[in-house]
Amino acid sequence: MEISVQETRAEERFVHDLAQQLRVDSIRCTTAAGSGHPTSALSSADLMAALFAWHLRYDWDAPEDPGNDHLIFSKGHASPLLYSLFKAAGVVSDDELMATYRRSGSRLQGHPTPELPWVDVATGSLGQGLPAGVGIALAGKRLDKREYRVWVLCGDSEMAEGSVWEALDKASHYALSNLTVIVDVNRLGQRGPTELGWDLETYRRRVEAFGCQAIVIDGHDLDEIDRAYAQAEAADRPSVIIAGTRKGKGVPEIEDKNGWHGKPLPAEMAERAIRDLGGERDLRVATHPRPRRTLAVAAQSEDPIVLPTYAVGDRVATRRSRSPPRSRMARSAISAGSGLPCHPSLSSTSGTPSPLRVPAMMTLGRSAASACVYARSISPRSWPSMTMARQPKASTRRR
Ligand SMILES: Cc1ncc(C[n+]2csc(CCOP(=O)(O)OP(=O)(O)O)c2C)c(N)n1
Repeated sequence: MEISVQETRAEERFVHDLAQQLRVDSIRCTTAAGSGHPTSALSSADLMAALFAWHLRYDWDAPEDPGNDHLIFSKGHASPLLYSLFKAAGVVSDDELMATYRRSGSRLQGHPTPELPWVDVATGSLGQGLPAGVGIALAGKRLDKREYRVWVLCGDSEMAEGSVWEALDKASHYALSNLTVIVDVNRLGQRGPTELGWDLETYRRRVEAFGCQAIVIDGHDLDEIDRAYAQAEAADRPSVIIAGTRKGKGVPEIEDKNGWHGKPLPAEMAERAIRDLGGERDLRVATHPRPRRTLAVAAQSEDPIVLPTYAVGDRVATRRSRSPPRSRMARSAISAGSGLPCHPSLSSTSGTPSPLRVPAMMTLGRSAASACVYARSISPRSWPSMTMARQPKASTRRR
């Protein structure tokens, strides 16, 4: 279908305005809460607006639909942006965002949790979302043969985590072309400049050395972002989009300035910023579900899984307790503390017990566990005690 120049401009205008709305809402909810990470949200706003408007395929009325794409905020502290996206998708109201973000007992915690039906895994512990994403991509590609894509947003400081590179290694080994990693290279971490700053070419070389397609772009140029996503969708291996951005983008008083990580804007400053960003908006983005006819039919095993049991003091070789079948492997990986951990801060704010297993975690265990949890060929009903088990999702593309 031909798209006229005017239509293209109108579309880009819409996505630009959507990105500004995401910035405004991220500022509003963090200022209202008196805490949070607005600057980390602002740098990724254009990347996420373009994703939602043009590429993500997701049926918001059916988060359990196995055809849905998966979006993982590996930089989970950018939750204001994620929740603002949920508002733009129409599943979180403005009232909920403003009145409950980061409040005790709320489902809109400082770091996303699967208490929200559109969130696959708890993130916030940097370096963990991507390994989980690799597992979900593995389940889609190898176990269930579904067409969903997995999109993972990482921070550049997060790229210092070794687990990120282990995950990329496995993603390329299994040729996970359904995985797109978006690295928001805003040059600043928590306490100052990152190791590589805006040296995007070094990121490119490292990503390529791990066997993935690297795509370097300006992370605030909507056209470049759109083309990068299309290039990733057409690739035969995992892609890593290395997006040069500016932390705090759109708010000159804090843009690319150190010292603003994890700080809400004071009310007066927030007011100025919101005005400069064009004020409050209530735009809705329509992401589109993947046509059901393209979905592969996965075998559903209803057989109960008999897990091995060990008495306290038993000496069991790890290779035995973690050996196939894969369901048992996943289960043992999780119970051994290598799967799906929550961010430590969740234990104090969410009211739900946090596994606090980060130190014991292994990247491969996390990927394997995620793969098995998401594989439809392993019935979730066989996993009665696994509260983290979730089923796939997804959404849009320029049509
Ligand atoms: C494993 C781990 N270590 C430390 C932290 C604390 N922390 C939260 S955000 C952050 C900096 C993140 O910087 P970056 O990845 O560049 O994302 P940005 O906020 O700049 O977008 C740190 C160190 C964490 N959440 N997890």
